[in-house]
Amino acid sequence: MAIEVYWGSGSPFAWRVLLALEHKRLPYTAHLLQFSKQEHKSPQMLQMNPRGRVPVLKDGEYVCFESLAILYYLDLKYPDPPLFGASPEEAGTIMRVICEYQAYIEPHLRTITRAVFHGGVDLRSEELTQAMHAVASEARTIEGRLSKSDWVVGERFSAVDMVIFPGIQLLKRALERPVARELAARFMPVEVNYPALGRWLTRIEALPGYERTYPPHWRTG
Ligand SMILES: N[C@@H](CCC(=O)N[C@@H](CS)C(=O)NCC(=O)O)C(=O)O
Repeated sequence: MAIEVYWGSGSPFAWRVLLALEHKRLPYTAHLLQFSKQEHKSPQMLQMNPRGRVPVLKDGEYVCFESLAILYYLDLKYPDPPLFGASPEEAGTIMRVICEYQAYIEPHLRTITRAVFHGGVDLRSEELTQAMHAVASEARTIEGRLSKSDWVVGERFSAVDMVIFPGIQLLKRALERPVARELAARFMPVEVNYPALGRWLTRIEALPGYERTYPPHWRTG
């Protein structure tokens, strides 16, 4: 029975799972839910994930939600190619950098992208400036890693790339908005301010199956 994945266009968390499924070349059926129609809160979805969020993965009778848990499950169930490295040490570093991303970057990314997309916040506020400062400085650390290797950890595309990539794409999309021009000055254009990071984005965009993971509504505006 094919794997089923329930996702929403533009969700960075769901994007991680699609990248993992494509990388492992697993057959899957993707159910694209419309946030605007609250399809992620339908009784069927709430039965699988009482939090009413995507992604949700169903593999036979087994249901998993929380993107990182899904990557972990997929890797144990379908180990080749691995998402969490080829040794315990590499797995430890991959998980460490994921934890660092979640603790020190993701909350700031959320602050910035919410402010840009939902409005109602002064983009020149101290809070936004601080958030952008924190992201720019953490991105410098990732830039350092990527200037020594093609991938964030180790010699291959791994869970840490899958976790970070969609967040950076969402940030770029927010910072491309004219309203965010001032806020973006420190970060954009990525290829100029963070050349290794820019090359890494292009590298992932060239991976087989990438196009199937791309948020459909981003193509239209
Ligand atoms: N920690 C969760 C976050 C999932 C999440 O927040 N998904 C968002 C889309 S980006 C969602 O479904 N939001 C719908 C809602 O909160 O109503 C994960 O990693 O899967």
